Amino acid sequence: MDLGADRRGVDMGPSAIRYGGLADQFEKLGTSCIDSGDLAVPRPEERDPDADEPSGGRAKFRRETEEVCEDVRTAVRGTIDDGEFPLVLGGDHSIAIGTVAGAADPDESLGIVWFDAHGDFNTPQTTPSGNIHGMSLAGILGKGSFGDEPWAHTPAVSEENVVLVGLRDVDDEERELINESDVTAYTMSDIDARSVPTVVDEAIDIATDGTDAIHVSLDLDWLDPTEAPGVGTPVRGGVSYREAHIAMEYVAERRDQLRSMEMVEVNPILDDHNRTAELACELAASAFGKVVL
Ligand code: B3U
Ligand code: MN
Ligand code: MN
Repeated sequence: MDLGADRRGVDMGPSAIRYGGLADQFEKLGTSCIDSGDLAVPRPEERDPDADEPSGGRAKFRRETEEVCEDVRTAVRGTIDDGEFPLVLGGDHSIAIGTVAGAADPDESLGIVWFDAHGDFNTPQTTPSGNIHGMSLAGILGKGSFGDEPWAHTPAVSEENVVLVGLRDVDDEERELINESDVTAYTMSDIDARSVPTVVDEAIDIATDGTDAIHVSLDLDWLDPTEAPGVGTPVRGGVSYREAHIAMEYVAERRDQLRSMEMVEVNPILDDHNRTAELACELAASAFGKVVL
């Protein structure tokens, strides 16, 4: 879906990733894969983004996003109950609200590693854009409110086990919220100083510390736009192709603790011959244990 972003096109991300050879990658790994198809998403042209806007907050297409995320939640939970691993393809990053809700078992605790150029830590009160993809992580953690209604909160996730990796574009009020929270955030400067393997290893340690499982959320704008040009909001100064692969190889090493994963924000309209979608497929292969020798 693309209701959570300003630019159209990320709704075609899943098609581009399929076309980019995701199933082939899994076949080569000897991993069978079931394509559950797409979930229905209302067309933005047919809806009013501010249809039920309370005073003191903005979250465009909030009702529609909530409905879609409820379907994502059901699909992810059903997949886990079937003993399968859910890999969710986006779509803008607002779908994470549904993915995490589905991955989080009420009786267990869930850690999150969120690879992103952005914090996605705005609230309906701080957002500069009204776009839910810039608020999804804050929503999952129960930050902000939307009128009198609860806003996207997933109780099984605690801030101490949430880690942001790769930040380089954060709004002022969003920065305050991140700094006030117990979330751990690694910027690109941290990565420059300490390297991707060190930071990612530490991030996974924090997310797994005392939790029953982790969710990995991979926003493709985490990578530098030279490698991943086909994303909704590219920001210079991201990780390289090799760095992204080693990060996913570190994820693969913790496969027994990994409950779910999502790849989001692939925008084929802005892409260069499906390069970003193909990269997403390769990164999924690394995350699922591809080895060269
Ligand atoms: N922080 C800005 C921009 C943004 C966040 N996430 C993306 N863009 N992809 C906002 O609108 O909240
Ligand atoms: Mn994001
Ligand atoms: Mn982003």
